[in-house]
Amino acid sequence: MYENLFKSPLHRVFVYGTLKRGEPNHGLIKDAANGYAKFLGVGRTTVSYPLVIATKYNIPFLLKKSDVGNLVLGEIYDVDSKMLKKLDELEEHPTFYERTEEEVLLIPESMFKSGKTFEEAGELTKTWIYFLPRYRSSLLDSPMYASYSNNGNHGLKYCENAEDSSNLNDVL
Ligand code: PCA
Repeated sequence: MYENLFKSPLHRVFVYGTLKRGEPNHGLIKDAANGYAKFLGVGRTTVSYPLVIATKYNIPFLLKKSDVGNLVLGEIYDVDSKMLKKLDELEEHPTFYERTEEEVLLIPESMFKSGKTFEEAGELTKTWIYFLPRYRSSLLDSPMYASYSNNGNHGLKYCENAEDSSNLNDVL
């Protein structure tokens, strides 16, 4: 195991959507056959972005437009190159989502649960985030969330098998 970690550098990723624990694509990160992943804690962006749910498949997107929307909550993982490749395949990076490196605040889950704020206890760290870089401007009229949950009271249930960008003309 450690030997493999030497060979494969780790990549830090902030996930805000279906890849989070309890969300529909989390199984991908949990599956050791896809590579290595270690949960580090709860993350929050340092810049506001629009987190919207769009398309007929109810897919969550972080739109690449800073200072609009909310400081967005997510989960931070260190993953190996094999796992990063799997995530890139799911998100169709760089043709659909595009990951870019951003500074986010990281807080251990125990502290988050005990009510510590990111201002008090957050540490800055650089992570990859999957953004939608090009989108219809009408998406900016959608409700914007601070945190995604497939079971949220928005009622917009994610449709599995959705992430085939060839038929997602309603966002692009
Ligand atoms: N999966 C990625 C991007 C949006 C999504 O559903 C994530 O959870 O961060």
